[in-house]
Amino acid sequence: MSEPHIPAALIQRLRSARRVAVLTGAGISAESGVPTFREAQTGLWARYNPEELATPEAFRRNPQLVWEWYAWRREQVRQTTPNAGHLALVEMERRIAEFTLITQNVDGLHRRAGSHQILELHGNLFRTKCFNENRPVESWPESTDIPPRCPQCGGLLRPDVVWFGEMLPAGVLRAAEHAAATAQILFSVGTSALVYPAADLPLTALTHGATVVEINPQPTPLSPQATFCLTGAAGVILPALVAQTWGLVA
Ligand code: BJW
Repeated sequence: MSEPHIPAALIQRLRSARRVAVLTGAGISAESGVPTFREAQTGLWARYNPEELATPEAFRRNPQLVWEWYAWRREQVRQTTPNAGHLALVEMERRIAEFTLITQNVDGLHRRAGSHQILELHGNLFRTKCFNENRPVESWPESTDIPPRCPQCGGLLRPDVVWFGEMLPAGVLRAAEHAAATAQILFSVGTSALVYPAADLPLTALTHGATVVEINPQPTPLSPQATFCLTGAAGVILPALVAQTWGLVA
């Protein structure tokens, strides 16, 4: 396969950049084998719409169904490993003075790849909290209840992720907005750019004069405004970008 073309002007800007932010979405984990959020689900879950499962209303209506959906997704993610796109971002972090990786993903693959400066906007599949009290819960007594119960208050346990209609963790969102507003370059990688407030971050960067680069095989609502659109898979484009910028072997 031929090496993807990265515009020379982008390589120049990246070489001299001190502050870079990267916003990732489900597409970056696609090449690890994690289905993207909006692609059709498989097997037992094929008849459900993810947008209708990822809400507090769905959990109130049928907590067992929603808990089992997340248990199934946790199991899928456990069987995967980070891919070349995740690893290229680890290399980028090593070379940029102020680097912030903002992810909408709940799969933990950036941390497993070795990235450090990570802001998880939508939480993490592998953490659990109490639905009543919104407090993190690390362990609970064995039981046949699905979902299990909070050991403190007896409420239902839920995954510590952000559902539609819920607030994002305030400190994390503030830090992401600061990174976007101060970045010289912001990359938007593998996201459909449909979900807010994450979808506002590239626009914030543009307003503050940053170069905004989209990496995605498909156009998104961000594409017409991006400074550069690199069309293709993150696992191909990101290693080529890093290799062509810093002369590493892709
Ligand atoms: C590849 C690839 C490869 C494939 N390489 N790329 C302003 C306007 C309108 C609505 C709102 C607004 N502000 C708030 C809202 C409401 C709502 C919202 O945004 N709705 C939209 C759908 C319109 N937002 C919220 O409710 C947020 N809360 C909030 O704003 O609180 C304040 C408030 C409350 C109430 C009212 C108003 C304000 C919370 C959003 C939480 C999102 N949570 C989820 C679920 C997390 C847990 C879970 O995973 O189950 O987060 S939804 C889902 O979408 C998940 C994802 O993180 C997120 C983004 O999806 P992503 O990552 O972009 O994935 P996909 O599947 O959509 O796209 C994959 C992309 O990859 C595609 O483009 C492919 O082409 C590409 N791709 N292979 C590179 N190899």
